[in-house]
Amino acid sequence: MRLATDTIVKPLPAHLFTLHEGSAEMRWEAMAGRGYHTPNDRFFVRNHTSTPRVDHTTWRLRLHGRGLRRHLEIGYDQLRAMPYRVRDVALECAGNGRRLYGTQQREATPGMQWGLGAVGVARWKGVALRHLLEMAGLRGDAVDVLATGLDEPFIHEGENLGHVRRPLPVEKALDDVLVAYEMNGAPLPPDHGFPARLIVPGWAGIASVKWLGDLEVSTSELFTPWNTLFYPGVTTMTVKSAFELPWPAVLKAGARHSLYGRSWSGTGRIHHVEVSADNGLTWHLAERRGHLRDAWLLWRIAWTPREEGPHALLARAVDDTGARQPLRSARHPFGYHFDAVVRHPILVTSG
Ligand SMILES: Nc1nc2c(c(=O)[nH]1)N[C@H]1C(S)=C(S)[C@@H](COP(=O)(O)O)O[C@H]1N2
Ligand SMILES: [Mo]
Repeated sequence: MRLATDTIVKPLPAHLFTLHEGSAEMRWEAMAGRGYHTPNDRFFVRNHTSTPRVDHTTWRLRLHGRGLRRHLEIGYDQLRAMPYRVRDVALECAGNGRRLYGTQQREATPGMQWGLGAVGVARWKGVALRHLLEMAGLRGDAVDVLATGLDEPFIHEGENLGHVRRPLPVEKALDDVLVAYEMNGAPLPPDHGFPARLIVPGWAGIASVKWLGDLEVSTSELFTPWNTLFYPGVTTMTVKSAFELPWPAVLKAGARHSLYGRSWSGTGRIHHVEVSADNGLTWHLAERRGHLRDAWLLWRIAWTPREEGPHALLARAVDDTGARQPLRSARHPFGYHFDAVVRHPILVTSG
């Protein structure tokens, strides 16, 4: 078993993170009082192996394959000198919320037992992948763009599956994908893909390959363990909501509490959010906080608990495509795509 503290470079203090094998989950109370973006020091980390230390002075991004007219090699300074884009994008692991299949639905699935903290929003700066593909003379018959990471090869059940790599359909690659080199105004931290990574808006985190070394453009469909054995058919993320509260949270009876939370979706912007404190009998519209809402919507609602004892707070969001959070998620063999309304445990105590 790999300890997260051995595979991740940044400090992982217990008040910010819950540790899983080789990976670190953000505690949602770490977002309380924070702005729109998840600060880099508390952004979740999902590593298949360990964070590599890449030397940016010798690093090259290689673009090659039959779907391109020319092969390109781009250095770090060259990448940073190209026309850039800045975007707020949510990055979320496909398995975010997996533990809730077990705790709320009695359908436990193996895999990392994430709560709701395998998600974060950052302001990413980078070059449009479209720009690089056009520089390399993208051909009309290109099909997939295979991104490969520079982290060590992944060993799964004793078998070496090679470097983490996953093909992206060329339509998505040309749409809104970034080759990012900055996160929240700083160079990408080592754990988040320094010197460059893909950012694939709306898609499961696995598409956003870190420590990018190689982009192969093919003229036929490509297959790797990361789109067959793991994450088959996984593209866009579902709608979710979380309270910026400890799990469980302790609140005083008779006091008026401002409850803060965030909702996000891979298929559209969040349209509205409702909260229930009576197990879903009545729902109350949450108030929006701030004007930024491309990546997630920040909200607030007041609650004055009357009775002492255990309670649950429920939040449900709807995005502008009409996708909404059901009371129960469809069963999933890998525990991906949890989208059900989460029962956040609250202990109400006497003043
Ligand atoms: N090279 C490489 N890229 C990777 C991974 C990895 O292990 N190696 N993990 C993927 C997964 S499963 C997720 S959810 C995101 C997590 O990004 P983060 O660690 O910056 O939060 O990176 C993706 N990109
Ligand atoms: Mo992931």
